[in-house]
Amino acid sequence: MALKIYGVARSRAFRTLWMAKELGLDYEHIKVDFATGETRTPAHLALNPNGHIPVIDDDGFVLWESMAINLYLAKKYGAGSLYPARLEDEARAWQWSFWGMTEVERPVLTALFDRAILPENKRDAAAADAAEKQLAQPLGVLEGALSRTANLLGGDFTVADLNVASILSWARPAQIDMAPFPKAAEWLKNCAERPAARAARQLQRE
Ligand SMILES: N[C@@H](CCC(=O)N[C@@H](CS)C(=O)NCC(=O)O)C(=O)O
Repeated sequence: MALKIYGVARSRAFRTLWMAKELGLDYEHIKVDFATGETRTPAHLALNPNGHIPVIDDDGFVLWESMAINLYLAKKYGAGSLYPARLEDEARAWQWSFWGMTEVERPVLTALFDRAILPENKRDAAAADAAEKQLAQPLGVLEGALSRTANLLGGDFTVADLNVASILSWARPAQIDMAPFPKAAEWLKNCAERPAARAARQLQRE
């Protein structure tokens, strides 16, 4: 098989598995797990010296960093559909992807860990609340964008939506109140209900 995706679905590899499913790609899923130390073996470090997942090997081309992987896969296999045709829209797909990573991911993860993942005696409720407060600003930006168009680049669902929605897929388990952001909440629900997103979530249960 030409494309290999490394990383269990209950990690950031979820994003790449969702992308592969949107694109209808044939791929081999190598379930490297962060919880067992597999991300730090010499074999995995040879693929990604950061010791992280996801990683892809596309017919010998190795790439890490989830957003870069998704932009690459969308451009290679979804040009004109999931990947925008216009230069300006391509740039806006990068904008939203970088924005998700720099403005949204850390506070959502903090709330997730301190409300749901860590053992109860290790959770920091104040840190989770502060993270949720910090999220209000970027979520307001998202709300503004989605008040103008159904999806981030316009009418159609693209890689920009997938990348940002995959980061915000943690908002629910992190108990982020989306009520003040109704357009963003509706968009997130629509993204999550796509058949490819459902199929990728199914992999988290296997
Ligand atoms: N910025 C990276 C972060 C990757 C990352 O931290 N992945 C976690 C799993 S969600 C991981 O591999 N952790 C295991 C480890 O660091 O050993 C990306 O988006 O790909």
